[in-house]
Amino acid sequence: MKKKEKRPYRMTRNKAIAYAALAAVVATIGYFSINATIPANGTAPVLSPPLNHFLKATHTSKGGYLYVTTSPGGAKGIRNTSGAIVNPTYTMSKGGLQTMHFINEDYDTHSAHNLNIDEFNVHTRDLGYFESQTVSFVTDKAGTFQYYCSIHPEMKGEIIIE
Ligand SMILES: [Cu+2]
Repeated sequence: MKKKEKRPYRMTRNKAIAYAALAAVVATIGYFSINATIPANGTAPVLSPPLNHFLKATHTSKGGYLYVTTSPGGAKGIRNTSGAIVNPTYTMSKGGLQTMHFINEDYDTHSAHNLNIDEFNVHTRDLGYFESQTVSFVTDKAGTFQYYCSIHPEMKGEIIIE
C-alpha cells in the first residue's frame, strides 16, 4: 500500500497577502472597539457595561426643535402625542458609564443638530438628517447638569446625577 504523502504547507505570496490583510482587519476592529470604550471625559478604556440612552433630535410644528426619547431608561418628562418624552430629564447614578446614542431625525427641517454636556466633555459633531453618533461618559460627579444643542437654544434638558 502506498503511503499517502503529506504535502508540506507552502506559504505563497498570495497567501501571505491574504493573512496580512486579515491581520490588518482584526487589528482595526480591535482598535476601534477599545477606542469606543474610552469615555469622552477620560483617557483609559472603561470595560464595565454602559447604560444606554437613545435620544433623537426632531422638529414639530407645535413644539419647534426638540429632543425626544422613546426608550426612557431613567428618563422622565412630558410626553408628546406620539408617546415620546420631550427634552427628557435623566436621572443617573454616580460612578457609572453612560452611553448616549444620538440621532438626527429632524424630518421637518433637515437642520443639523448636536448634543453637548459640557461638564463631561460630551460634544457630538453637527449631525445632518439621519446621521447618528454615540458618545460615552463617566458620571464622575454628582449634581444637575444640562445637555443642549448649540444650534437651537430651546433644545435642552437636565441630567441629574446622584
Ligand atoms: Cu438642534
